[in-house]
Amino acid sequence: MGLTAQSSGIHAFLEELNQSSVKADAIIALAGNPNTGKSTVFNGLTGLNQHTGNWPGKTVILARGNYQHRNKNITLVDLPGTYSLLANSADEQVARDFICFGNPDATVVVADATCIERNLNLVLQVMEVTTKTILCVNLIDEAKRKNIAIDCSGLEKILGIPVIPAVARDKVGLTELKDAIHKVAIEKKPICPHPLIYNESIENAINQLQNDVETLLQGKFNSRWAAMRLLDGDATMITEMLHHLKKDQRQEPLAIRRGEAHCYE
Ligand SMILES: Nc1nc2c(ncn2[C@@H]2O[C@H](COP(=O)(O)OP(=O)(O)O)[C@@H](O)[C@H]2O)c(=O)[nH]1
Ligand SMILES: [Mg+2]
Repeated sequence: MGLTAQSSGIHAFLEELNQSSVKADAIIALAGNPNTGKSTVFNGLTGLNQHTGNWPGKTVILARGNYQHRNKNITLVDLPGTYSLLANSADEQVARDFICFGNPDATVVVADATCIERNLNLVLQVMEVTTKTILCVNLIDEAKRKNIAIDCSGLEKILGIPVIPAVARDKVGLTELKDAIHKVAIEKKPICPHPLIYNESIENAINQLQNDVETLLQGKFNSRWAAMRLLDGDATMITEMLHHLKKDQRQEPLAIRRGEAHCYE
């Protein structure tokens, strides 16, 4: 299979990130539904150290920026707003490709505290791709105004991932978020997200496929996640997965630079 415009985008973007003048100790994806305050979090963390450009091959604009925390250089990628990783638009495909195939050191999902249920759909999907997921519950001030209280430590227990409350517009919670990113991306503190269990027939199908694909995946992807995508039959996702399984070492700039293997426990 040839390199499609779609599958080349992520590689070109990773090359570009890799060639950036600031050497990153960790690369963090910032994801979330539209209007949850992702860019406000991004601006609050990176200040003026930002660069905006097109995703290679697409008219999707995304920003990346840097900040320093505890003597480490962290690069943040502000992804386009997305409701789902089962991508429907160019914006959603870019966000999906970076989270699923860009091997970020952590993915922060920014959620809107005033409609947390709707936002949790994306959180659960990201947790299925990577253990290195952090939830930032933003707009806590708006939620309070609407008499909505979010039990962040309860959410943390249920989901099994770090949950940080924030009012990004007032820079509240951003230090805690930087600390959480440091723990996950730099200290590599293991996170064990609690998996979403589907009904029996789906679970049976996943188990059967998971065993079959395990060796084919060469440890590059979480086999449960890959089995679910095969069951979905999403052609763009399967093309992208096949491409990643075929690609040679030269196409893994981030992993090579940090001397790491892909790590999807
Ligand atoms: N009240 C309140 N508004 C916020 C907060 N964070 C962001 N906003 C506002 O929410 C709107 C959307 O924010 P933006 O960062 O552009 O969201 P994005 O689409 O996820 O990047 C803007 O008007 C922000 O000023 C917050 O914590 N509290
Ligand atoms: Mg934005």
